Amino acid sequence: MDSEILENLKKAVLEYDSESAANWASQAIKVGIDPITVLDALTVAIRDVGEGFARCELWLPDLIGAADAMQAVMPIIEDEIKRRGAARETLGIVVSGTVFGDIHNIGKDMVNTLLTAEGFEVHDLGINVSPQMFVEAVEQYSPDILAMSALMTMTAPEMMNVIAALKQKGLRDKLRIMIGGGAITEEFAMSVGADGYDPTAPGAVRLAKRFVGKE
Ligand code: B12
Repeated sequence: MDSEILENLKKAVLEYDSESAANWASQAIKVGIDPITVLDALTVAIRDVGEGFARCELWLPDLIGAADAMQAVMPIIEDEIKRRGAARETLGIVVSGTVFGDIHNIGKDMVNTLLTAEGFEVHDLGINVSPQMFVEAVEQYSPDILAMSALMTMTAPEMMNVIAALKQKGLRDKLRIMIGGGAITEEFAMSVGADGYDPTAPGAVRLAKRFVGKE
């Protein structure tokens, strides 16, 4: 029953049917499926679309259609995650954003949702965030953690610019930096001087908790 609902949800995303995707997500929540499991199913679906695009079997409108269906579902999952996580102590402050030149926000938003649910105060700078904007936010919020996301090999090197800008202002050592997104690997993270990387949103939360000594 659960797997049937999740299969229908994935099918709706793959058919770019936002309304049906939202209905299946609501159904999943109604029968008690863990919202993280629902997120995982959606991730599989949208990555399938990405692979089709990479093989030139699908085109930009397909990416847009699948992303729209995914975005229609996110508020339903976010509400359930928030509902399940009763008010908790604040674990720490996070500034988050997708780097300059990159407009992919779905993965970053998943990370932010889970961090918020776990008790972090998250300041989301959005997409296409310049090094200057990251620096200003760090000055404004004094975060424990800076979380950056990049989905493209072209935009991942922007992370180096952010870290260099923080160093220039003497801010680098005042926080921990975690990075992620489809274009990032562990080796890349180490080479740019980030403090941590994880390929998943739940992993980002574990990393963040470790950074603030709460794991
Ligand atoms: C949806 C999508 C789009 C949508 C984005 C909509 C949106 N609101 O985000 C649209 C249609 C707008 C789009 C546009 C483009 N896209 Co696009 N897109 C995708 C697609 C299919 C899915 C991305 C996604 O949401 N994945 C699902 C999420 C959940 O995964 P994720 O982001 O990786 O996040 C997870 C983890 O990485 C991690 N994570 C994420 N952030 C962080 C941060 C931290 C700190 C941590 C610890 C972890 C973490 O947690 C998440 C949950 O597990 C990917 C394919 C793919 N395989 O990813 C291509 C893809 C990223 N796109 C690609 C391209 C080329 C483009 C375009 C250039 C296409 C074009 N010709 O115009 C434009 C670029 C626009 C720009 N300047 O940014 C390429 C990039 C290739 C590359 N390696 O450089 C990909 C890989 C497709 C492909 N296979 O070729 N895209």
